[in-house]
Amino acid sequence: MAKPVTIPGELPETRPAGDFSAPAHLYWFEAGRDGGALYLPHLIDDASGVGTQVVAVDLNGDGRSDVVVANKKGAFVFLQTTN
Ligand SMILES: [Ca+2]
Repeated sequence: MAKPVTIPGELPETRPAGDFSAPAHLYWFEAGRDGGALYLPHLIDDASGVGTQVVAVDLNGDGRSDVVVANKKGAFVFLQTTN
């Protein structure tokens, strides 16, 4: 049986089904431990969303994972930077 996880901080409300007027947030979650599983959210983008297709891969060969998403809004590439 899966154990419950803790997500610290406040995440925006999820969008009601069919409501595409609300911001489409995209997060990555940093895994950790605090007596149990802990996932710390990091906002990547507040306009693209994730849709049904998402891939984390190093696109530019710099050794850091980048994120590619495709959904009804289009295709988006997020290159990880050092900042
Ligand atoms: Ca990269």
